Amino acid sequence: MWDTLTQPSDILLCSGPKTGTTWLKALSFAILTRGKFDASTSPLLTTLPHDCIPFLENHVEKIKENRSDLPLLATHLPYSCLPKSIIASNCKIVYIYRNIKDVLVSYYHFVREIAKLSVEDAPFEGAFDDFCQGISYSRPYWDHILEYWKASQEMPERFLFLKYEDLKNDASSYVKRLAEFIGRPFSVEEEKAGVLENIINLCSFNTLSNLEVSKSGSYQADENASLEHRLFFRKAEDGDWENYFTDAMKEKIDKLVDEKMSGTGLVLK
Ligand code: PAP
Repeated sequence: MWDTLTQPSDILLCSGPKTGTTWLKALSFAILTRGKFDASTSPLLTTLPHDCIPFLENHVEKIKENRSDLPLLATHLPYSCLPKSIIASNCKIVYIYRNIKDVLVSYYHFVREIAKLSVEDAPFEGAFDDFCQGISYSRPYWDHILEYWKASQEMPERFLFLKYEDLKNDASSYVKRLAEFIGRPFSVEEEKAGVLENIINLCSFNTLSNLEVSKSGSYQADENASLEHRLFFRKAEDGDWENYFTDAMKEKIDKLVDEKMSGTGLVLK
């Protein structure tokens, strides 16, 4: 089934949940469609980025029926669960990752809101304990990162690793790097004409979260789950974890992450 779904020319956008997927989808879509649309005509103004680029694991039928010219697919699957045909193909993989503590807070609110629970009914401490035990939608987050990281060490030409915080702090450098990697680098003329800047602005949290489409409507995540669009846009802050973690929690997760990352060459904040 997967063999016919994906092609070697595909670009796979991979990420753990709540690590910047919506943003990466928007940026990649805007970069590849910039010949067709500009910032005032982009489908991103009226369509949730998740509806512009399907998830491999959730939208098999949609991908089969409606394979567009756009060579973009996304997944939250861990690397070890990717279809063998994808691993064997030469397709490029962009992996976005994020400060683990901010991922935990983002995931906590997302799940809590889906379950329609208040903060009082679903205290953060429970989510913290689950996370530290590795209870998560798609593998413990550190394993998710490490599996992709190890594969990228073996096949560096196939991978681009992007850090959410780097994108936030220096969008132009990293969006340019993304565009080069996915085969549509910005020309000097385009940069002078403000095309890069327009794409960064179009895909910014400020722009996307304030669109009508982001404030209303629901996204069909899979056959059973319909999620309000607004759930994909919360605060997008670097360091929001500080509002939730006690000193003991910080110490525990830092120790855990240090242990997991030790010797891998990957440094996480
Ligand atoms: P998903 O796994 O459900 O697709 P994902 O997009 O990976 O979610 O992550 C959502 C986080 O990205 C949210 O973070 P927060 O909870 O800390 O606020 C969301 O606010 C943030 N986000 C969404 N769109 C953007 C964007 N355009 N720029 C930066 N951050 C964004």
